[in-house]
Amino acid sequence: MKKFNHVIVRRPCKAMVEGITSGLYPGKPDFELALKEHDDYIEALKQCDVDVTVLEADERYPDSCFVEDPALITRKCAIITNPGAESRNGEKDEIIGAVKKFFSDDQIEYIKAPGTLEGGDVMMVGDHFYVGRSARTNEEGIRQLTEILAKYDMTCSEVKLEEVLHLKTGVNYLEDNNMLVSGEFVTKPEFQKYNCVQIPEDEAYAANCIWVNDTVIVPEGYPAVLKAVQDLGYKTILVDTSEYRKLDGGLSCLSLRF
Ligand code: CIR
Repeated sequence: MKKFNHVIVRRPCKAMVEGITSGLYPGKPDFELALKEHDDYIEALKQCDVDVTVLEADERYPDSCFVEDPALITRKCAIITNPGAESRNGEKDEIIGAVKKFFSDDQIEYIKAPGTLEGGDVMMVGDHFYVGRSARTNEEGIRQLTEILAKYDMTCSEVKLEEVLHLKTGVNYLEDNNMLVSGEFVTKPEFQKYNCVQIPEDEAYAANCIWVNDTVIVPEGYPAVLKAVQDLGYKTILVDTSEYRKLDGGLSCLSLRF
């Protein structure tokens, strides 16, 4: 099934080594290696039958390569979010230009203060959106998102997060009713209606795979997850994200797919 035509990414900047990190995966990112991994990521996406818009690095925002957070793009509208991390908040103003190439002004919506929301907290399942209430996404942000989606006949429901940074850090939808779930999401009642593939604890990072037009991009180094995804019948491409992992970032965070 072809669902996505476009992808937006932003090149990592040198300042990424100062990006936000929980320290869960220790070490400072190696910038040169991060660039190479980004090249590989773009190459993998191109193999999935999408055109890739590559935005220039923005040194003012160390985490700006994680373009998934300042915008949420749906089938019917684009939403510029209001990132809850202070050092990242300005990224929302820098993503608008790229979004405007694909959406007219009346199809672009905005999450406004005091609402905060980051795209990493939003998981799209058809026209329904699961939204994680996290340190980055607050109740008011979710209220505004619900209102915006309703205008376009789309729905949304809240998922409370206890352990992870963003919702999609721990759960990702692969289409065809298949969902990768790890940690706190394994037992969430709202996900039981899907075919949940439980990710072993020592491979929790790889819950963050991305489905792009029937290919699933899987982070390198997680054999159990790779096998589980292949057993579901998907073609897979491996991409090493070691340097982004040190900043708690993964495959989904690095692009907007629509
Ligand atoms: C941050 O803490 O905001 C970045 N270092 C990582 C963002 C990862 N984004 C995502 O999970 N959507």
